[in-house]
Amino acid sequence: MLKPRSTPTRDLINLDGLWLFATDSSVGGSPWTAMLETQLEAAVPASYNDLFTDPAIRNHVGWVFYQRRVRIPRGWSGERVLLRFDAATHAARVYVDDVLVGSHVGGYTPFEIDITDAAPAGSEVRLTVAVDNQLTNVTIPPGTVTETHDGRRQQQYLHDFYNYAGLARSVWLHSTPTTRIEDITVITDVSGGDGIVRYDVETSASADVRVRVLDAHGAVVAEGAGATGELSIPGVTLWQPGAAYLYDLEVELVDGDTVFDSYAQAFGVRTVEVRGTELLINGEPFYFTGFGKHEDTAVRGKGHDDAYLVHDFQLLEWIGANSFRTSHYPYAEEVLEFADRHGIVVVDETAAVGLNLGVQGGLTGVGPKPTFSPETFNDETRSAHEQHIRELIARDKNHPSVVMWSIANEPASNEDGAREYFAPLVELARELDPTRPLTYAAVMFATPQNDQIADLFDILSINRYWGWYVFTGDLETAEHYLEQDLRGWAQRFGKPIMMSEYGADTMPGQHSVWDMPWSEEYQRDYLAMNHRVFDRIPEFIGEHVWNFADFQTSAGIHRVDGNRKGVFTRDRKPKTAAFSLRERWSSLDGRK
Ligand code: GCB
Repeated sequence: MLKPRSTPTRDLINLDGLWLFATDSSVGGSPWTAMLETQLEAAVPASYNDLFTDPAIRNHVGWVFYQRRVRIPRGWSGERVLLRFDAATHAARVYVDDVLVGSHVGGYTPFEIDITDAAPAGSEVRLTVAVDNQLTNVTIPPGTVTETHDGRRQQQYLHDFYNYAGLARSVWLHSTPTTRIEDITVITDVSGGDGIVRYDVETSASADVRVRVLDAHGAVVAEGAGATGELSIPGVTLWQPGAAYLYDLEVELVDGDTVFDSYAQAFGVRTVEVRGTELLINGEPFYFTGFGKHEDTAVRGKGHDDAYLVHDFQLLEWIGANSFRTSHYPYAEEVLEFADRHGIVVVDETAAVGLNLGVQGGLTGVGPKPTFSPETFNDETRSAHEQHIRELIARDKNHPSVVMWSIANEPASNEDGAREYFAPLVELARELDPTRPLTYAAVMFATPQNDQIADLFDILSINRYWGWYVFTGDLETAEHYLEQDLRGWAQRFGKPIMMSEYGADTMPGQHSVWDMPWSEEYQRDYLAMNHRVFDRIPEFIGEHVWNFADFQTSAGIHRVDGNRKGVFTRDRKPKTAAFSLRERWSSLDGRK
């Protein structure tokens, strides 16, 4: 699915703003059949949870309704009219006037609905979007809905970040021609000083395809014809970490002089390859420095915000980070486009976080029930996961910033059934994208001895909290075990290894001369201890601190108004550790 854009043949209208809002408990059975009787208005894009003061809304479990009126431009007659939701978390049903026009499951990938018949050009319609926040054993991410003694529904889940929901990304109304370009895939290579561009254009009907490659100044540097082909860019400028360069593939669907459709797809020319225990970008070993992040800010929840986007990337640059992981779900497309333009490397993760009943099972790492079984995470869970991988790769395949897919965070890779669950997913991801390496982030309970899936992947990403959750306050002992642990992974699998999470909760303003957990000095010294170990392991290819910034979680005795492992506070103020990371990463500069 192409991102909607305004092109010579396509129009685009943004539907962000204030929408009427109500929860299902406050409206009748079919609220989409009339204007909602509500005083509430919700901002789009934003999660709805923190907008209102009413706890019944914040803690609501089930469907909510967003509604507004929309006018379809008169000039769109003869065109296809589409609604596009950049995300609706976690499931949506869309109504135009009284009619259900489409639905979608999965909270972090976009979907599009053809409303040409339901909303003809020139008409004004009532648009109602029902959004469901419920997580079950067959959703990605998973969860469980329970009932309290007095019949209130509650949502439990196996990840710590707050289950923000609603329309947290933009909504669009757009038009495309009926004879149209459906999709574009660009895969690049390098040969000598030339860029090789393999492209594939899917169309809705057979017509001639014309392509041109434009450089950053708009000059044509290659052209060709046909729905698939290979072009060569002489004297190519590569997309490099820290030195982005983008070309446009301008695609036209034509019949002689008639242009049916036209769309420009940005891309960068770069290669990614795992060789031995290295990750090579453009043939050069790359060392990741950066963070696991979250889409999380006060009031907006997971709502996309361009100001935070710009500021977060400024802070990444300030601290010397060259990369981040989209923990634990695909981020707004604007984020990836920004990374493309600014040369930041991305590990693109699915929303498959919490496929692990052992995380609740105490220190053994084995839950009250097996994680993978017909009653727990089963074939239906896996097909939801499959569908999600399809949608993620379809959305993000053309981003040069994305160098690796992470298909799960902390699954129970130590349990029986993990291999049967993951092998088909790995196969699918490789079929959908043979060009990028695959990884998953391994949980503490998964050890080099008991992990059952790491050999299926290309890169080992390890989440570890030695010195925080274990050996709390004892960095000397932690250092010993961390080193043993990481060397164990490197030895058993012989693959490149990176730390995908390490971190310590820190309350800004807490200070201590001793190794005192929660103090700013402890976070700094904990990270330094980790770095000493990483620097002793030759197979090490990167470090992503957990987390870039403090973020909101569900309530819990481990959390003080959220997870405090941020190197920046939730409002992006640096803690002490930020300055020492800045020193280290500025000197590493993408190399070890
Ligand atoms: C983890 C999870 C991450 C949590 C983190 C923590 O292992 O992957 O989502 O936020 O630990 O701070 O507990």
